[in-house]
Amino acid sequence: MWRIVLASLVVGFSTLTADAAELRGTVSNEQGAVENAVIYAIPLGSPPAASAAEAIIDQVDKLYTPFVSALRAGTTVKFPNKDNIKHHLYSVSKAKSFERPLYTGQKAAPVVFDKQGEVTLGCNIHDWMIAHILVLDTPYTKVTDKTGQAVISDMPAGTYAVRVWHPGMKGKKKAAKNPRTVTLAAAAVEIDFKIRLRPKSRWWREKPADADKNYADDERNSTGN
Ligand SMILES: [Cu+2]
Repeated sequence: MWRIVLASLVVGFSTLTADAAELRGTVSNEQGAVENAVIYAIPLGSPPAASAAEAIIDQVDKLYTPFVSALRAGTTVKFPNKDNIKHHLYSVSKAKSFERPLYTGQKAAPVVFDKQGEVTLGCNIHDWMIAHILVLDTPYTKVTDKTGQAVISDMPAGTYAVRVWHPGMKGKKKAAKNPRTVTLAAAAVEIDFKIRLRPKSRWWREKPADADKNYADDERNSTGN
């Protein structure tokens, strides 16, 4: 038994040193670090193996979370509602148009994001509830944190076209046409992107201060069943 454990450790270690590379990205604009940007890498050689990915976009305190998701095309997404009121999820985006009317808990059927592109989620009841999804044909994606950083790990060594995206980014088409080429070996590679953002009102909405008071007791919208 010990021999088996040891053997698998050795295999794991050699895989790590031979193949696993890491891309560390930073995104900023003139004000500083940019959160909620997507850094994504597409291998220039053989396409990454297909995988049946799953993801979750929660509804908590009348907000979608995460605010930005990067998904591989074909990913199945569940939309659990963790609030004690109903939400009415919808998208009219070209890449995925759908609706999950007034539901609570786990009642909404999952959605498969099969086409590449941008999808914006809304809620028919709470106008400020929005979320952005970027659907891509690669598993090598990461959303930047508050410090503007995103680390994509476990990438096979090789050459990649690396791009940045943000729901409010200026010059999206230009950015899509001009990837940075990065060759990854065993060591981590760092990459910085400078972007410009449109006014926040174009891609983000403030949750009203009275949101909890004014919506929680609405009978039409309460969890009556
Ligand atoms: Cu809602």
